[in-house]
Amino acid sequence: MAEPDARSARRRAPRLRAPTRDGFTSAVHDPRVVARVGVWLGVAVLTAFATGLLSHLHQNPVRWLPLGPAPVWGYQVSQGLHVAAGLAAIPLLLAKLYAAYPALFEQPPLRGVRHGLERASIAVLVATTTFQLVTGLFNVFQWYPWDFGFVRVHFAAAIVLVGSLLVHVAVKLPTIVAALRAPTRGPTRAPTRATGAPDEAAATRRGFLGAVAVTVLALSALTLGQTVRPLAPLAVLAPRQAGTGPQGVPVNKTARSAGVEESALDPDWVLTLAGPLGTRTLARADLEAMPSARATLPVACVEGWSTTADWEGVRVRDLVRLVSADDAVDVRITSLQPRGAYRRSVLPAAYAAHPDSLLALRLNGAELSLDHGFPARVIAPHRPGVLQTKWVSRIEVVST
Ligand SMILES: Nc1nc2c(c(=O)[nH]1)N[C@H]1C(S)=C(S)[C@@H](COP(=O)(O)O)O[C@H]1N2
Ligand SMILES: [Mo]
Repeated sequence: MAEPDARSARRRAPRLRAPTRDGFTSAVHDPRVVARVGVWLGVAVLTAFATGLLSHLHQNPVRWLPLGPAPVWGYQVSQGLHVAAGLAAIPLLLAKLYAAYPALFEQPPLRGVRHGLERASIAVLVATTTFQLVTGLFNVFQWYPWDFGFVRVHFAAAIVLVGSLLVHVAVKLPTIVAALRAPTRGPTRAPTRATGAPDEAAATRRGFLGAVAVTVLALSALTLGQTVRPLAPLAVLAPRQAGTGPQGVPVNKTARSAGVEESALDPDWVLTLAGPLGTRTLARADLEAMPSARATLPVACVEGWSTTADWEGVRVRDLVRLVSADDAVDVRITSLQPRGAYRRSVLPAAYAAHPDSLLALRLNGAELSLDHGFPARVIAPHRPGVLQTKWVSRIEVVST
């Protein structure tokens, strides 16, 4: 008979079965691999967290933990590390998920409260880590396809991430310790069912770990050049290259996108100063006639790139002294920019009084270009780029 009857067809069809943990045969699915990649990922995540908190503190200062104008390179290094750690975490997360994913098919799926907590914390951890890495990456490339404020949401998700990381490490600690103590060369043990000879399985595990390490190092080398000058030629993956752009400095926001092309070039532009002693206005020629100061300072963007340049202009404290008897005061800087989160910044007293905090008129030996903040922009030591306000129109004393 050409047509098999229904019964024999049913007998011959392969039975579909949900995969079980034992169905995965690669030697990479091994607690020793998962734990090692986990430690590297943990280091990257905690580095990103600590440097992220620092960046948050710069942008939202608190009285009981004041930051100061030293060290000049502080933000450059901490934010460079933040972005580098976040980028390194991407291959590490993928590697860890690959090594660990057979655990998704554990049977039974829930074995009690502790097991439930363990699995729930992993779900939250994977979700928040993925969210942080994706939103952070998009931010580095200045792409905001979402509706929420990046900074607030990235900060809140970081807190949830670290909370779930603590729970995860706490409940898994015995497993982690045992897995880290066991040599990767050692024999394959339950629950993995690696096929092939034991030394072949060990080579697979070690090869996988080696490949992950090389990927992370290569990725770091290809992006760190956006802030580490000697690595600049390698920085092919960095969205902005150190030392490129008008006057040798990358531009974050252009005058056109800030909507200041006309107002910044207006010959009637004046700087308004406001303080306890009253209000003054200064034209650009008045600023040029004031004592001039120079400082070599980096622009260090939250996106991880930074470039050090020579700045020349008027000291902020000299301007403050025109409207305030006391120069140890917080000052608010306002830009010509009509809207946008970074049209304003507050320079805390310790920075405002520092001799290197300038209202810059010149950059790298030439007139400040329009995109770098003409007619005048703030540049101060140890500040995130977002607070180095360009196209300044007003400086006012906000505390005495
Ligand atoms: N008014 C205004 N100033 C601003 C910004 C802005 O959007 N508006 N961007 C800031 C950011 S995020 C950075 S990194 C620096 C970059 O300065 P640069 O473009 O001169 O390199 O400018 C800062 N000053
Ligand atoms: Mo920035």
